[in-house]
Amino acid sequence: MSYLNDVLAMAEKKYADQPEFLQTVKEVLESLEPVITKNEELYKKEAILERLIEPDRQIIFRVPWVDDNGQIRVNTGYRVQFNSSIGPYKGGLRFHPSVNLSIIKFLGFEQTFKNSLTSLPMGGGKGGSDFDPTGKSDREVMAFCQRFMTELAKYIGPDTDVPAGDIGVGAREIGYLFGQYKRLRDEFTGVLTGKGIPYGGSLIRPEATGFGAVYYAVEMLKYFGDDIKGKTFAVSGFGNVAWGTVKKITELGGKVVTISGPDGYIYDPDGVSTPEKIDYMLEMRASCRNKVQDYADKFGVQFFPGEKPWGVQVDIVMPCATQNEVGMAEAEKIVANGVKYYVEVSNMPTTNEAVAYLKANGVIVAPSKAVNAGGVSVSGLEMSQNSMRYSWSAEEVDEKLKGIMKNIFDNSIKAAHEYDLGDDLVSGANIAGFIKVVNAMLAHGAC
Ligand code: 2IT
Repeated sequence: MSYLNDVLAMAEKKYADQPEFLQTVKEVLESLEPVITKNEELYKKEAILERLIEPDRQIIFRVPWVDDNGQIRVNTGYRVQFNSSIGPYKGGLRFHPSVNLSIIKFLGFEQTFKNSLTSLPMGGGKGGSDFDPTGKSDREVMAFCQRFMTELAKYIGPDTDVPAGDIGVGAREIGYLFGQYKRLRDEFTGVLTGKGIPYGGSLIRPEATGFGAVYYAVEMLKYFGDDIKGKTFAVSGFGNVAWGTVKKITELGGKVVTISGPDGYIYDPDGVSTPEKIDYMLEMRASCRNKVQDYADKFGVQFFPGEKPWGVQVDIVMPCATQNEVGMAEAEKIVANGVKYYVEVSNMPTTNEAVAYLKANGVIVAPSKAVNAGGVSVSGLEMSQNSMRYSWSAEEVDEKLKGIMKNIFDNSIKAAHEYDLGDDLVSGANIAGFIKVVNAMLAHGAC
């Protein structure tokens, strides 16, 4: 058996109870096959793959907090510090009832390669809790965030580990978390990103994931001799990432006809394209109702309860909701509709089987760890601004973001060509991200 297969077999046994983590390990390692084969002896002796899939540290803690009835509630908190070979651990916090160790590890593993691709000095980490913000009062969210940070503060710092938002964690939560860290440490530092503008946040951070995804799509379309103008898009989700994506697509002349929520999807034939409609997405998120049906009721468009938007005829599909939202059944619909480009925005939105099916049927697949890297890139820029005690204008940040996304696309396609993989953007991104991290690990010796 090859070194790669040995490690995969070991991982399958060891992490059998962590399906999401195992899914990304398989996806990434299998796509690295040409690089691993080329360096087999060295990587094996150095145990590079074993070290890469074992996080530096996994912290799990109890978060007891008091609800509005005076009842104590208990959630589980996580921070997985995955890899710090190219910079301090960096990655978001997710508050969602589905959160468990497998999900945080999958996100932390992906983050390591994503952060490497940005070309900024950031290692990989991820955290969160199974706390469900849906229907919680502002005071309850504050109580939870403060208690969560009381424990997390022991393990993070501006040069150690810098968390940010993810699903269920936006500017409000980051504000409460930052306030508690400052109170505990009596220190004003850039320990979190995604902060509000008055206390060290970066302009364009709320827009960055969605804008960056569209900048990547623009580069991709250009490469394939195509253009965004006049194209129709199916988008899923209606949170921060979907919002930025819809806003930028509209600005550049594309039309988004669907958005979705846990309750179903809406179809808007005129496009989610006026400022009123786009900003209503923010209102739906802020309401904590978690219902996209509100959009259909307000703007008089069709709502499809319990369904996902992948059966709709469009040119480009951009999943922006959560992991594994596209499996085989959905991929078959996407292929049957003649979709040409499938651009992943949410982290690992596609099962491995579905990615293989889309590629085999001629759909161009752009992987999330490259496409959504604009969010963490602007987080990296926020860290730089905090370190300099200075802030850049929105135009300056946006220009840097554009440059980073172009660089990510160029480096991915270059890596794919170098290893004779044609225009495979998925393998190209994995290889480009991997090589930088591994070279740093090799330089650091056995650690
Ligand atoms: O998945 C992600 O890249 C994020 N949730 C953002 C991480 C960050 O540190 O800004």
